[in-house]
Amino acid sequence: MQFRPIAIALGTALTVLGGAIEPSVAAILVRGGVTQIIGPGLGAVEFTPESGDPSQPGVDPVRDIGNNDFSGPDENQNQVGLELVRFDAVAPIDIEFVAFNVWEGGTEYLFKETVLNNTGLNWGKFSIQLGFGTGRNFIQSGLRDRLDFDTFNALGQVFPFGLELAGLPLEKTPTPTSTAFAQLDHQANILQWQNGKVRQGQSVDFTFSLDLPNLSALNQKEIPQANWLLDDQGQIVGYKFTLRQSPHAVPEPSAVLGLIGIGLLSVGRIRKQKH
Ligand SMILES: [Ca+2]
Ligand SMILES: [Ca+2]
Ligand SMILES: [Ca+2]
Repeated sequence: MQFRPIAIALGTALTVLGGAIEPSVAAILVRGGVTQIIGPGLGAVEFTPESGDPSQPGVDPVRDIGNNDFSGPDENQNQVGLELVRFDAVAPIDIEFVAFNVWEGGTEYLFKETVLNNTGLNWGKFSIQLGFGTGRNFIQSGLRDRLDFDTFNALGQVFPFGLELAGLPLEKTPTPTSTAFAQLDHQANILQWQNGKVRQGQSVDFTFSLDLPNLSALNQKEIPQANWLLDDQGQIVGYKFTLRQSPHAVPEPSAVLGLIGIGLLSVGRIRKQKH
Protein backbone atom coordinates (compact mmCIF):
# COMPACT_ATOMS: atom_id res chain seq x y z
CA MET A 1 0.00 0.00 0.00
CA GLN A 2 1.42 3.33 -0.96
CA PHE A 3 1.63 6.10 1.56
CA ARG A 4 2.25 9.68 0.60
CA PRO A 5 1.76 12.17 3.39
CA ILE A 6 1.13 15.79 2.58
CA ALA A 7 2.86 17.94 5.08
CA ILE A 8 0.58 19.90 7.34
CA ALA A 9 1.64 22.05 10.20
CA LEU A 10 -1.20 22.15 12.67
CA GLY A 11 0.36 25.16 14.30
CA THR A 12 0.15 27.03 11.04
CA ALA A 13 -3.41 25.92 10.47
CA LEU A 14 -4.45 27.05 13.91
CA THR A 15 -2.79 30.38 13.31
CA VAL A 16 -4.93 30.76 10.22
CA LEU A 17 -7.94 29.79 12.31
CA GLY A 18 -7.15 32.36 14.94
CA GLY A 19 -6.13 35.10 12.56
CA ALA A 20 -8.13 35.08 9.39
CA ILE A 21 -11.33 33.19 10.10
CA GLU A 22 -14.24 34.94 11.68
CA PRO A 23 -15.49 33.36 14.89
CA SER A 24 -19.09 33.07 13.68
CA VAL A 25 -18.61 30.37 11.07
CA ALA A 26 -19.19 26.66 11.54
CA ALA A 27 -16.58 23.97 11.25
CA ILE A 28 -14.19 24.75 8.49
CA LEU A 29 -11.52 23.28 6.33
CA VAL A 30 -8.34 25.31 6.28
CA ARG A 31 -5.71 25.89 3.68
CA GLY A 32 -3.29 23.00 3.63
CA GLY A 33 -5.72 20.96 5.70
CA VAL A 34 -4.99 17.54 4.28
CA THR A 35 -3.17 15.11 6.56
CA GLN A 36 -2.63 12.18 4.25
CA ILE A 37 -3.42 10.65 0.91
CA ILE A 38 -3.23 6.89 0.94
CA GLY A 39 -4.59 3.83 -0.79
CA PRO A 40 -3.79 0.95 -3.13
CA GLY A 41 -5.41 2.79 -6.03
CA LEU A 42 -3.19 5.85 -5.63
CA GLY A 43 -1.45 7.25 -8.65
CA ALA A 44 -1.38 10.96 -7.90
CA VAL A 45 -3.54 13.66 -6.33
CA GLU A 46 -3.25 17.34 -7.16
CA PHE A 47 -5.25 20.16 -5.67
CA THR A 48 -6.33 23.20 -7.59
CA PRO A 49 -4.05 26.04 -6.52
CA GLU A 50 -6.60 28.64 -5.49
CA SER A 51 -4.14 31.26 -4.36
CA GLY A 52 -1.37 30.59 -6.80
CA ASP A 53 0.74 29.56 -3.83
CA PRO A 54 1.95 26.01 -4.50
CA SER A 55 3.27 25.64 -0.96
CA GLN A 56 -0.30 25.79 0.34
CA PRO A 57 -2.22 22.97 -1.34
CA GLY A 58 -5.70 22.05 -0.29
CA VAL A 59 -8.58 24.23 0.55
CA ASP A 60 -9.40 27.87 0.27
CA PRO A 61 -10.51 29.65 3.45
CA VAL A 62 -14.22 29.51 4.05
CA ARG A 63 -16.12 32.31 2.29
CA ASP A 64 -19.77 31.62 3.05
CA ILE A 65 -20.77 30.75 6.56
CA GLY A 66 -23.34 28.21 7.59
CA ASN A 67 -25.05 25.24 6.02
CA ASN A 68 -26.56 27.24 3.21
CA ASP A 69 -29.04 25.99 0.70
CA PHE A 70 -27.11 26.59 -2.46
CA SER A 71 -29.23 25.82 -5.48
CA GLY A 72 -26.93 26.85 -8.33
CA PRO A 73 -23.81 24.95 -9.33
CA ASP A 74 -21.47 27.84 -8.58
CA GLU A 75 -23.29 29.68 -5.81
CA ASN A 76 -21.26 28.09 -3.05
CA GLN A 77 -17.89 29.81 -2.82
CA ASN A 78 -16.65 27.31 -0.23
CA GLN A 79 -14.94 25.13 -2.77
CA VAL A 80 -12.40 22.36 -2.73
CA GLY A 81 -10.70 21.77 -6.06
CA LEU A 82 -9.24 18.35 -6.71
CA GLU A 83 -7.60 19.08 -10.01
CA LEU A 84 -6.46 15.53 -10.61
CA VAL A 85 -7.12 12.26 -8.80
CA ARG A 86 -5.29 9.60 -10.78
CA PHE A 87 -5.98 5.95 -10.14
CA ASP A 88 -3.22 3.52 -11.12
CA ALA A 89 -5.14 0.51 -9.80
CA VAL A 90 -8.81 -0.35 -9.38
CA ALA A 91 -8.77 0.15 -5.63
CA PRO A 92 -9.61 2.97 -3.19
CA ILE A 93 -7.83 6.25 -2.60
CA ASP A 94 -8.38 7.84 0.83
CA ILE A 95 -7.94 11.59 1.27
CA GLU A 96 -7.98 12.68 4.89
CA PHE A 97 -8.91 16.29 5.75
CA VAL A 98 -8.85 18.23 8.99
CA ALA A 99 -11.85 20.32 10.04
CA PHE A 100 -11.70 22.92 12.78
CA ASN A 101 -14.53 23.80 15.14
CA VAL A 102 -15.82 27.32 15.08
CA TRP A 103 -19.56 27.30 15.65
CA GLU A 104 -22.48 24.94 16.31
CA GLY A 105 -23.74 24.02 12.92
CA GLY A 106 -22.46 22.95 9.56
CA THR A 107 -20.62 24.54 6.71
CA GLU A 108 -21.44 23.36 3.22
CA TYR A 109 -18.56 22.78 0.81
CA LEU A 110 -18.64 22.21 -2.92
CA PHE A 111 -16.09 19.72 -4.20
CA LYS A 112 -15.01 19.78 -7.83
CA GLU A 113 -12.71 17.08 -9.08
CA THR A 114 -11.28 15.43 -12.14
CA VAL A 115 -10.53 11.72 -11.88
CA LEU A 116 -8.20 10.01 -14.36
CA ASN A 117 -8.43 6.31 -15.13
CA ASN A 118 -4.87 4.99 -15.47
CA THR A 119 -5.72 1.50 -14.25
CA GLY A 120 -5.65 -0.34 -17.57
CA LEU A 121 -9.28 -1.36 -17.10
CA ASN A 122 -12.57 0.32 -17.99
CA TRP A 123 -14.82 1.45 -15.16
CA GLY A 124 -18.57 1.00 -14.96
CA LYS A 125 -19.16 2.43 -11.48
CA PHE A 126 -17.56 4.90 -9.10
CA SER A 127 -18.26 5.54 -5.43
CA ILE A 128 -17.35 8.40 -3.08
CA GLN A 129 -17.66 7.63 0.62
CA LEU A 130 -17.42 9.71 3.79
CA GLY A 131 -15.77 8.25 6.85
CA PHE A 132 -13.05 8.32 9.47
CA GLY A 133 -9.59 6.79 9.41
CA THR A 134 -7.78 5.48 6.37
CA GLY A 135 -6.78 2.15 4.88
CA ARG A 136 -7.79 -0.79 7.05
CA ASN A 137 -8.88 1.60 9.79
CA PHE A 138 -11.46 3.33 7.60
CA ILE A 139 -15.04 3.26 8.85
CA GLN A 140 -17.98 4.85 7.06
CA SER A 141 -19.56 7.92 8.61
CA GLY A 142 -22.85 7.19 10.39
CA LEU A 143 -26.30 8.75 10.11
CA ARG A 144 -26.10 10.84 13.27
CA ASP A 145 -22.67 12.48 13.11
CA ARG A 146 -23.87 15.37 10.92
CA LEU A 147 -21.12 14.79 8.38
CA ASP A 148 -22.85 13.98 5.11
CA PHE A 149 -23.21 14.59 1.39
CA ASP A 150 -25.51 17.59 1.80
CA THR A 151 -28.38 15.66 3.40
CA PHE A 152 -28.49 17.63 6.62
CA ASN A 153 -32.26 17.80 6.70
CA ALA A 154 -33.00 14.35 5.32
CA LEU A 155 -32.40 10.64 5.69
CA GLY A 156 -32.82 10.61 9.44
CA GLN A 157 -30.20 13.25 10.06
CA VAL A 158 -30.23 15.29 13.21
CA PHE A 159 -30.98 18.95 12.59
CA PRO A 160 -31.38 21.98 14.80
CA PHE A 161 -34.73 22.51 16.47
CA GLY A 162 -37.13 24.47 14.31
CA LEU A 163 -35.46 23.89 11.00
CA GLU A 164 -37.67 20.89 10.24
CA LEU A 165 -40.74 23.05 10.87
CA ALA A 166 -39.49 25.76 8.58
CA GLY A 167 -38.67 23.16 5.96
CA LEU A 168 -35.18 24.59 5.64
CA PRO A 169 -32.60 24.05 4.47
CA LEU A 170 -33.53 22.06 1.40
CA GLU A 171 -30.73 19.63 0.88
CA LYS A 172 -29.11 17.63 -1.89
CA THR A 173 -28.79 20.97 -3.71
CA PRO A 174 -27.06 21.51 -5.99
CA THR A 175 -27.43 18.01 -7.39
CA PRO A 176 -24.07 16.22 -7.72
CA THR A 177 -22.86 15.88 -11.30
CA SER A 178 -20.73 13.50 -13.31
CA THR A 179 -19.58 13.76 -16.91
CA ALA A 180 -19.52 9.97 -17.33
CA PHE A 181 -22.26 8.41 -15.22
CA ALA A 182 -25.98 8.97 -15.71
CA GLN A 183 -27.27 7.37 -12.52
CA LEU A 184 -26.56 8.37 -8.93
CA ASP A 185 -27.62 6.70 -5.70
CA HIS A 186 -27.32 9.71 -3.37
CA GLN A 187 -27.16 8.60 0.24
CA ALA A 188 -26.05 10.52 3.31
CA ASN A 189 -22.59 9.02 3.48
CA ILE A 190 -21.98 7.50 0.08
CA LEU A 191 -22.46 8.57 -3.53
CA GLN A 192 -22.64 5.63 -5.93
CA TRP A 193 -22.41 6.43 -9.62
CA GLN A 194 -23.26 3.99 -12.40
CA ASN A 195 -24.80 3.71 -15.88
CA GLY A 196 -21.77 5.02 -17.70
CA LYS A 197 -18.21 4.19 -18.55
CA VAL A 198 -14.74 5.62 -17.99
CA ARG A 199 -12.29 3.94 -20.33
CA GLN A 200 -8.60 3.49 -19.64
CA GLY A 201 -6.88 6.82 -20.30
CA GLN A 202 -10.08 8.85 -19.98
CA SER A 203 -11.04 11.24 -17.21
CA VAL A 204 -14.35 12.00 -15.53
CA ASP A 205 -15.42 15.15 -13.69
CA PHE A 206 -17.50 15.11 -10.51
CA THR A 207 -19.09 17.82 -8.42
CA PHE A 208 -20.71 17.17 -5.05
CA SER A 209 -21.39 18.96 -1.78
CA LEU A 210 -20.84 17.97 1.79
CA ASP A 211 -21.98 19.36 5.10
CA LEU A 212 -19.21 19.78 7.61
CA PRO A 213 -20.31 19.87 11.27
CA ASN A 214 -18.20 20.83 14.21
CA LEU A 215 -17.30 18.23 16.81
CA SER A 216 -19.40 18.83 19.91
CA ALA A 217 -21.44 17.05 22.54
CA LEU A 218 -24.05 16.51 19.81
CA ASN A 219 -21.92 14.15 17.76
CA GLN A 220 -18.90 13.21 19.89
CA LYS A 221 -20.16 9.66 20.31
CA GLU A 222 -20.40 9.23 16.56
CA ILE A 223 -16.90 10.41 15.63
CA PRO A 224 -14.14 8.01 16.72
CA GLN A 225 -11.92 9.56 19.37
CA ALA A 226 -8.80 8.64 17.41
CA ASN A 227 -9.87 11.28 14.89
CA TRP A 228 -10.40 14.14 17.33
CA LEU A 229 -8.00 17.07 17.26
CA LEU A 230 -7.07 18.45 20.68
CA ASP A 231 -5.17 21.57 21.68
CA ASP A 232 -2.43 21.78 24.33
CA GLN A 233 -5.05 21.94 27.08
CA GLY A 234 -6.81 18.82 25.82
CA GLN A 235 -9.76 20.80 24.47
CA ILE A 236 -11.40 19.62 21.26
CA VAL A 237 -10.56 21.94 18.37
CA GLY A 238 -11.70 19.78 15.47
CA TYR A 239 -11.43 16.36 13.89
CA LYS A 240 -10.19 14.47 10.87
CA PHE A 241 -12.45 12.90 8.28
CA THR A 242 -11.81 10.92 5.12
CA LEU A 243 -13.11 10.99 1.58
CA ARG A 244 -12.71 7.51 0.13
CA GLN A 245 -13.04 7.15 -3.63
CA SER A 246 -13.35 3.80 -5.35
CA PRO A 247 -13.62 2.90 -9.04
CA HIS A 248 -15.24 -0.36 -10.07
CA ALA A 249 -14.10 -2.13 -13.23
CA VAL A 250 -16.51 -3.93 -15.48
CA PRO A 251 -15.40 -6.57 -17.97
CA GLU A 252 -16.12 -5.65 -21.57
CA PRO A 253 -18.55 -8.01 -23.30
CA SER A 254 -15.96 -8.33 -26.05
CA ALA A 255 -13.28 -9.12 -23.45
CA VAL A 256 -15.49 -11.80 -21.92
CA LEU A 257 -16.14 -13.30 -25.36
CA GLY A 258 -12.43 -13.05 -26.05
CA LEU A 259 -11.60 -14.97 -22.88
CA ILE A 260 -14.19 -17.62 -23.74
CA GLY A 261 -12.68 -17.77 -27.23
CA ILE A 262 -9.18 -18.25 -25.81
CA GLY A 263 -10.59 -20.96 -23.53
CA LEU A 264 -12.18 -22.79 -26.47
CA LEU A 265 -8.97 -22.41 -28.45
CA SER A 266 -7.01 -23.95 -25.57
CA VAL A 267 -9.45 -26.84 -25.32
CA GLY A 268 -9.12 -27.32 -29.06
CA ARG A 269 -5.34 -27.37 -28.79
CA ILE A 270 -5.40 -29.87 -25.93
CA ARG A 271 -7.73 -32.11 -27.95
CA LYS A 272 -5.50 -31.76 -30.97
CA GLN A 273 -2.43 -32.74 -28.92
CA LYS A 274 -4.26 -35.80 -27.62
CA HIS A 275 -5.02 -37.04 -31.15
CA1 LIG B 1 -22.74 11.01 8.40
CA1 LIG C 1 -26.13 21.37 3.23
CA1 LIG D 1 -26.94 22.26 -0.21
